[in-house]
Parts: sequence; structure tokens; C-alpha cells
Amino acid sequence: MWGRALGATASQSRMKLLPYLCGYMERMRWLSVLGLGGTVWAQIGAAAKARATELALEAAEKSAAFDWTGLLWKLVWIETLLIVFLAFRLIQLVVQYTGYDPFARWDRDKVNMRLWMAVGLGGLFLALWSTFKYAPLYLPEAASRHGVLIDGLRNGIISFTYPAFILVHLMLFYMIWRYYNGRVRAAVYQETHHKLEWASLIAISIPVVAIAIAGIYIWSLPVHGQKPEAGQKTVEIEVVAEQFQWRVRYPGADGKLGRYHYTLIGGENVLGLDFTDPKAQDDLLPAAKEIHLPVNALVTIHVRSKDVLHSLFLPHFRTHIYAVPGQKNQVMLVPTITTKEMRRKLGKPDFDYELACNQLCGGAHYNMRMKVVVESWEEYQAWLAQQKPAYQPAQPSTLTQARLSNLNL
Ligand SMILES: [Cu+2]
Repeated sequence: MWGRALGATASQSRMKLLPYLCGYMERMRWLSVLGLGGTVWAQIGAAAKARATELALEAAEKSAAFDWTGLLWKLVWIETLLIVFLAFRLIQLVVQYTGYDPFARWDRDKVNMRLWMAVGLGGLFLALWSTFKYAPLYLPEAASRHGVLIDGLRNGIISFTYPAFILVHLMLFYMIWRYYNGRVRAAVYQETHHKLEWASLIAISIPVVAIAIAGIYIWSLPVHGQKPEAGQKTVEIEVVAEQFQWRVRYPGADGKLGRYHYTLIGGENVLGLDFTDPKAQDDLLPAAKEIHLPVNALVTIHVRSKDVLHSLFLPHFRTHIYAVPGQKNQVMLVPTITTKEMRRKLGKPDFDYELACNQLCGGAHYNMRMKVVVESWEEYQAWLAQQKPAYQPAQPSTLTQARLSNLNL
């Protein structure tokens, strides 16, 4: 009986669920035990583990003693695996030696079908429920001109993929219920219906091509697609990434960012500015860890990295570009909502826009956050007026001078 259950031959169409599972476990013993144990552990243990981590952190705060909670949870982990393995082994041995199969009367296909329905419909319900449950955690409305288009594209795509997602899954589960073995056995053979194939091909191609074209246009906007409108103010700033902070450079009165060269980086000259360039001498390097942007101006952000790959991510403005060592990148945006206005809209008086590093760039990656302040043009100018220029009369040092003359800049 055991052997036949393993074989899953055509003559044995009504296999028993449990012996079959046991046989499967027997063959794939360790893999299955690990997989099943892992799944069980992930489901039941995730919440408990979070709590354990909390406790461990609390304990670590109180004293730097050995992490007993952590060890305990590791033991529970191993024990869970052992219990799962032993339970299956036990059932398997009982079936093997007594020949008694407590589940002999089960209709395995029916059980499978019902399990599938439960898992499938349950999963579909959870997917729908979580969409609405976590909706308050979504980003607020886009605070940049191109961001509104990006959101529009996203919402447009979701408005027909979401109903399709639900429909396709309902159909899938209907098929499982309708055609489980024991009800309808034979499938109907259908010759290729060429007209139908062509019709479905075209029907699917149209939205896909439309999405692709809209995507190429909209997604390229932040990189090179934007021009200043008549009378619109333009601003250029530079954001430089390094392990583990952002540095921001604003142009001085001339409105232009000066030259830099990586070989000039050193000492006080953290951005490697070339102070023989007059445009660099009035550049501003604010000490405050925040970026100021004027509302409704076309802002060009020049992005570079001093060491490894970082990523400039401005989620509220739907703007994102990599900071690549040795490469000049730039991204453009028009902030449309000031910080004050957004705070009022969201009803959160302490809300702030944020710049984050979106690339795991090393141990203190989490440090790479910066407050972004969007304010009126006047407020922006007033803030700029308070910032100190990067160029100090003592600079460039003799060492920097020597480097400069070597470079023939
Ligand atoms: Cu980074």
C-alpha cells in the first residue's frame, strides 16, 4: 500500500493524502522538513520574533550581558524543525508497520481541492484587504509637476490590472473547483482558433504598447524632459553622496555652480571645488543637514558620489537617480507644494519631505537621510543669504595649489 501510494500510478487515482505526503517526505525528507518547518516558522514565528527582538533590545539596553533571549529563540527554531520532522516520521512508521491508514476513506482530490480553494480565496481576500488596510501608509499626493503624471500612469495601470487580477484568480479557483478529479475527467480538445488568437493578441498589445509609450515619455521627464516655462525661475544645486552623508552645494550670487575635480578633494575642500574658478568661490555649502528648494521653480539637481554607489531618492517628488562614482548625473523637478502647505493638507504639523539613500551603501546607510524644505522663492533667497560660501580666504592650501598646477586646469 505504501509503495503504491508512492508510485502515483494511473490505476491508483484515489491516493490517500497522508500516506502520499509521508511518502513524499520520505523521499525529500530533509528538504521538505526544512521547507515546511521554515514556512511554519515564518508564519507563526514572525510576530513572536519581532517581540523577541524588542525584548532583546530592551535587555541589551539594560545591560550588555549575553543575549539569552536570542539563544532561546534559536533553540525554539531548531526544536520546531525537529518536531515537524518527527511528527511526519511517526505517521509514516505507523502507516508502514500496521498497514492501518486512518485517512483511507478520504477523497484525496476533494481534500486537495478544498485546501486549494481555502488557500487561494483566503490569499485573494488578504490581498484585497491589505490593499485598503495599508492605504493610509501610501505616499501622499505627488509634490512635483512630473510626479502627478507618474501617479496618473500608475493609477491608470492599476485601474485595469486590479480588476483583471481579481477576475483571473476567481476564474482560476473556479477551474479548480469545477474540474477536480472525480467530477469532470476529460478535457475538451480545441483546435487553435486563429481569429481568436489574433484578436486577443491585438487586444492585449494595444494597452501594453500604450503603457510603454506613456512610460517612456513620463519616466524620462525627471531626467531630461523638462524645460522652464515662460517666467519660471530655475535653480541648480548639487547633491554629493559619500559614506554616510549627503552634502549639498548651492550656487552663489552668479547662479552658477563652479568647477570641481576629484583630485582636489581633501582637508577642508570636501567637494573638491576648484577655487581658481570664480564661479566656485561663491558657491554655498550650508552646514545644516537639509535641502532647501523653492516652490514652482525648475530645479536641476546634479548628483555625484565620492566613494560607492548611492541613490538620491525623493519619494514625495517621485524622483530618483543613482549617485555613481565617476559619473555626472542630473535630475530635474518642479516642486509644487511647499512643506507648510503639505503639512496642512495632511493634517500633520511635523511632516517633512525627505531625501533618502535608496542604495544599501554600507554599514551606516541609514544615516543618509535629509530633510527637504520646500518654501517660497523669497524664503529660499532669505535662507541662502544666511549661508556661508565654501571658499575661505585661506584656501586653496599650498598643497591644493600644487595639485592644481599639476592638472593644468
Ligand atoms: Cu548611500
